Amino acid sequence: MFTIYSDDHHLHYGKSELVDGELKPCFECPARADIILDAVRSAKLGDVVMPDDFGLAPIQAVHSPNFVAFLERAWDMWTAFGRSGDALPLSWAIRGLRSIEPETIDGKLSYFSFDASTPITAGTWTAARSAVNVALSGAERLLQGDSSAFSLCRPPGHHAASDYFGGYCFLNNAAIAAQYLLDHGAARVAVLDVDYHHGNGTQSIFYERDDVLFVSIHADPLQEYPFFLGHADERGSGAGLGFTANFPLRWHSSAKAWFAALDSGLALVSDYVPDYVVVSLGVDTYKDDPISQFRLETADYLQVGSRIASLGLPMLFVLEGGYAVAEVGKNVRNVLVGATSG
Ligand code: SP5
Ligand code: ZN
Repeated sequence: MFTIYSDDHHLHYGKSELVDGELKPCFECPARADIILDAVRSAKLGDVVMPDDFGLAPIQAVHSPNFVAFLERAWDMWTAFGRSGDALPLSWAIRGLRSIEPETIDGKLSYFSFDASTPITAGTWTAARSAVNVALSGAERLLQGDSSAFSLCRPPGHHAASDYFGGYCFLNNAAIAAQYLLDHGAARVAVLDVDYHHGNGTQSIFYERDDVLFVSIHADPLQEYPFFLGHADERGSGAGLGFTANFPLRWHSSAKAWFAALDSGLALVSDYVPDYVVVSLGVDTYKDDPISQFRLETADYLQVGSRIASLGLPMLFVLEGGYAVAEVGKNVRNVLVGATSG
């Protein structure tokens, strides 16, 4: 299995995020990707290659024009006000407030975001675009006939919707890859999201469509971020009814319960008979993840990989979360080893 990777991810390095009422160092840091790269290399899974540049068109196929324009200009608008620290939003247009795009950067940051944990820095736009190219290069390998590929994306993507960022995510790498597969001959693509957090961005992008099946296993939004999407009764709407499936699990759920949800999700993917599967691969389900409350152990990730690979379909693994930096390499490596040694 090829791994696609770019050093450009180093250009995105947020200083702090709001955690437990304090600004603390960002959990989503460059060391994550560096360590995963080392682990993948030493496991000798296959070559590590640089991404090609796919331009803006595949991004614009998923994200709205005003959102893309905002991300492109955000850092320059921020520094034009003399700010040197990371750009963060201030307030959100919830119940009764009006969603009209403001003219100034502070207003725009709020308008296009949904949390205070996703700083924009000088290199964020370049890094986010590069992560998209990493995902698209993996998709391109599947189109060329490879049975699997690993896109080592950073920053992650599954919380980013067509017109908002958040959850450490700016551009939705997995959704852009899925759309690219559809635009290059696929009739149906399944996105299986095994990150600890609900993939609200991916769900909302495809919610009304039947050409993408979205299946997610995640912590119950009644207890966990992103709080406002990912309940079991969200099943899609219009033509998309029945093409979204959510498996929320309570905090501290056992590995056994998690694997039971995975098997249910895999059965739905199998019944859909997709041409390709895009796996939003977060390993923040790990027992010692610093922001999560599930209980998977390092050895369990071999099973995660082998059970997903048992679908026997062409498969693109796209990196999402996983914040136990010391173990994130082993955990991701085990998924990929499990997926390829079946
Ligand atoms: C891609 C991804 O995994 N994004 C996750 C974003 C989660 N951000 C909010 C985390 C809230 C953490 N609360 C943890 C308290 C630890 N003491
Ligand atoms: Zn996550």
